[in-house]
Amino acid sequence: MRYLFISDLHLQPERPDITRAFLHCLETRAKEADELYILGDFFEVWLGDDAQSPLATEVIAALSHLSASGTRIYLMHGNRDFLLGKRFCQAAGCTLLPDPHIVELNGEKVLLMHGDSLCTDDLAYMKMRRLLRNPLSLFILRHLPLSQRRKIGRKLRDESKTQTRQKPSDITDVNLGQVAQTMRDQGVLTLIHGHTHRPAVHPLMIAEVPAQRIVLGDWDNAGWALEVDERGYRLESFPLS
Ligand code: LP5
Repeated sequence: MRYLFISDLHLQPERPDITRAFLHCLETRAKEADELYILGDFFEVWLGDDAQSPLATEVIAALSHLSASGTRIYLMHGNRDFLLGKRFCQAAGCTLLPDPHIVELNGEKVLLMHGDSLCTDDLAYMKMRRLLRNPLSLFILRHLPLSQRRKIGRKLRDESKTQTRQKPSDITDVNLGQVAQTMRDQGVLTLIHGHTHRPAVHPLMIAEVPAQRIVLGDWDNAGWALEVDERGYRLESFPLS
């Protein structure tokens, strides 16, 4: 079996180079994989499945084509696109995964997360996350008129840009104690996540056993993908054009 993991593409009309690279990735790497996992922040901002755009239409058509050709596609929410819903997934032929989610790869239990919930030192973000992601808020947000969601989304992005510039870099990274605790609780020795835009493979010890945390990269200056098959895990970057 071959698996492909990507995250943090931040697809947006302003970056056609990323969209092109993603479509190329679907026609090449993803086509050769049995399963494609998109672990959050697929879109720069997703305001709801009713917010149609030429970009959304193009991406849905490409995913649906891949799914019809036999690659199973799994999608997890990120902090930018947690309003991706059933309508998108049905049209694109994807299955929405909860965060966290465990899969079995080559006989090993592997934990998948977006990664934002591991950044527990970022207290302001944690507070905002709790506020936005509780079921009542999600219900209200989903039912606001699109124009209001657009306004709130813009405000949140602007505020987030200003605040993240001022936060020390260790605050916006995962908390290692939280990582170890989560891996122990879930009974895994491999964790794959995105969000932090710090691609790397980190060895660590869980209950005195060697383990690994694989961080996917964001698609900005390059594309990033993790390929998994019987030969193991390979985290790779490639040019966008
Ligand atoms: O995204 P990234 O990686 O740059 O930064 C994240 C955290 N920021 C966010 C916010 C997103 O960037 C924007 C969310 C857009 C969602 C759109 C869909 C929903 C629209 C709503 C429809 C109604 O997630 C950032 C972290 C960083 O990761 C690293 O982990 O630090 O967190 C922040 O910057 C949060 C600030 O610290 C606190 C912000 C308080 C916001 C108050 C704004 C008030 C306006 C609200 C109006 C209701």
